[in-house]
Amino acid sequence: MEESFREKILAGDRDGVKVLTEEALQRNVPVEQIIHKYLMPAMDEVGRCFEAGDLFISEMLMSARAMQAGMAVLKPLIVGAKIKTLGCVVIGTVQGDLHDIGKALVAMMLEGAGFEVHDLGVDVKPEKFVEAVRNLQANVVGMSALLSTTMPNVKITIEALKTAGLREGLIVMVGGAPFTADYAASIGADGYAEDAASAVRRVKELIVRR
Ligand code: B1M
Repeated sequence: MEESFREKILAGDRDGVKVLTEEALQRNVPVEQIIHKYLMPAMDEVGRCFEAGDLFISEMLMSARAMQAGMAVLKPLIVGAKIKTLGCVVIGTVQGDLHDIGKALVAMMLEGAGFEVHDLGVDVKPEKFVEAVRNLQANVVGMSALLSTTMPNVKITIEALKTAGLREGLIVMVGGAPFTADYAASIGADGYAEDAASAVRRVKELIVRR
């Protein structure tokens, strides 16, 4: 079963992963086992293949969607059973910026990796990030910016989180093509990643460190 999940996720086979997940449940495989033994290791491999240059972004996106198809089958059971996720992530593209694809990919990969992800969409105002982090008691906030003109809005949002008294204990993760690790650090972010696979790895590292 592990090998079938691996093959179908690497192939980006949404229907295949959905059917396989349903089959696993019919065979009484525990939800946690499906997530941690089958889905996550397959997605980790997708990330490794992407980082090694063996997968294109489009293929990684298809794999992430296939993973999501499996997670969608499990979601009602996860909520019902209150199975512990790795943490709650609020993510969005900052105010003034309409670029969605990279942020959606990061959101999907994080969800695939076992986080509870709330995607606020694009053009997200600082107040909306603050409200979501507060209401959802998020552990991680993720901000994406693709334009040099919207990058300052990441800093403004971090300041708004500070002013709202929410910064302490919160992991702030940023990314988007114009970012560098140095710029991210200079505006007070905890983590930066250049792609979705390393974003997942970085968030996990930061959670462990906390
Ligand atoms: Co726009 N655009 N765009 N665009 N666009 C760029 C970003 C640009 C570099 C193109 C260029 O000129 N060469 C340029 C920005 C220049 C700059 O500021 N330095 C640009 C511009 C100028 C604009 C407009 C101003 C154009 C205009 O109207 N004159 C305008 C702005 C609109 C606005 O946002 N207010 C605009 C509009 C658009 C479209 C709407 C047409 C479309 C977006 C459609 C959509 O998202 N639904 C679009 C697109 C598609 C692009 C390019 C071509 C591709 C972006 C993309 O989706 N890449 C882009 C040029 C380029 O990047 N080659 C460009 C694929 C995606 C998977 O990668 O988003 O980098 P990316 O995400 C990666 C990483 O960055 C990282 O992981 C992701 C996955 O690996 N990452 C994170 C991203 N977020 C992260 C968050 C994290 C961690 C990692 O933690 C939370």
